[in-house]
Amino acid sequence: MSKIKSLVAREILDSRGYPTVETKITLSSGLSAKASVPSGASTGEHEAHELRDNDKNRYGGKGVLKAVKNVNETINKKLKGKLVTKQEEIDEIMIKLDGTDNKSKLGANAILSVSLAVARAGALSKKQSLYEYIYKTYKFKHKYKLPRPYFNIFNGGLHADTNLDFQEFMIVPLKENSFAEKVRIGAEIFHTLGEVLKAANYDTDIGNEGGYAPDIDSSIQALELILAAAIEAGFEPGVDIGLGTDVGSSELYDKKTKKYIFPLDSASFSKDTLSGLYYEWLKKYPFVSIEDPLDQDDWQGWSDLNEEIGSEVMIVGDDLFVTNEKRLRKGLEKNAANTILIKPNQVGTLSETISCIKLAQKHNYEIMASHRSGETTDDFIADLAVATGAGHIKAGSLSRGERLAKYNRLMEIEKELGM
Ligand code: 2PG
Ligand code: MG
Repeated sequence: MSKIKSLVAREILDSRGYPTVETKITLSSGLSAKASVPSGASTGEHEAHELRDNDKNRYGGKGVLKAVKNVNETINKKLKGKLVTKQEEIDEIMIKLDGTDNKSKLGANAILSVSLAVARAGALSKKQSLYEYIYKTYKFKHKYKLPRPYFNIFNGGLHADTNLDFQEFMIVPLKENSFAEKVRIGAEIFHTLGEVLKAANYDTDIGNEGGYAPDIDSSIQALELILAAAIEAGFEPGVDIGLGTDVGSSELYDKKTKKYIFPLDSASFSKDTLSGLYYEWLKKYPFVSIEDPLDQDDWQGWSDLNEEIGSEVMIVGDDLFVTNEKRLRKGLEKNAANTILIKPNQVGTLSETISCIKLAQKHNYEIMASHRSGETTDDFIADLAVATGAGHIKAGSLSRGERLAKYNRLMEIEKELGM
């Protein structure tokens, strides 16, 4: 019987150099485990609260010492002596201890770091791999499978110092081969894109998620460059690889004029004309997924778009759903999308993340597990994707260690499972 002996959190830095929370859990048996939490830039308005110190004298206000203290004192006191394998009970205790709707008292960052560390320690105490432990703890029934990766090789929006307004352009290996093969295809195209950009005198610096981020002439030019690189690398668009985008449209939406502003393309779209652009792109380019195509509160716009093109392409709700069961229920009622993006830090505990996934699966939604733009080398979402049978994962490009940590872990799991 492994009981929680102590929880010790500390302030560490994420991939953008901003503070985040890491928690180390030690069990009565002597076993210990750690987990750290990521942080978004294009944060949805309805996400759980990320507690920051707002002390302008430290890290420009972004310090997380309050969240660290909440783990070390309030949460540690409450969870000390609890059986580490009682994951759902432990998450529930923290939810109650916080007592707010959006975890603003203790901080979703504090709570999640504990929730994930508890799961890791639980797995260790049962001598199971993390994915196996999550699978068994939450009584999943499907066969294990590896998710399909979405590699964000062109960074824009709030994630890069570029003029591209679209936040992400991703490549998606389409063939039914191994995860490791998909990584190889992604990496070869990523490197070829670097050569294509260089040859055309574009910058090959990278953005927050490891994708290229040159200033370009139009959004379409980014798509053309990606497809040119794919062909040059020996892969056929639409057959070997598809495209995905995260428009990040809530960041481009002007609530006053109800227009989406895309300065690079000198365009200002109503929701209908922006939806029109998506139909056009679907005819021209091999898109398989469009994330956050419209503003996070435009339920009707999402419903209409899903009705029009949902049978042809994944309509992915990120800021719309924020991994929140309540928001997902509303989306189900309105038939607003067909895919949910899953980010544990949008909701704040593993158990709430899983119950959101289960609700989505019950209604035949596709599941895409996701990193954040500010990451750590914690690879929890890789195990989460395999455990829950998520068909899809996005963890950034094929560069930057904190992105590769997730893909490398998935390749390790694939080997472990003998797939
Ligand atoms: C997104 C994420 C991850 P952020 O919008 O999907 O790519 O970005 O973490 O900045 O919200
Ligand atoms: Mg998104």
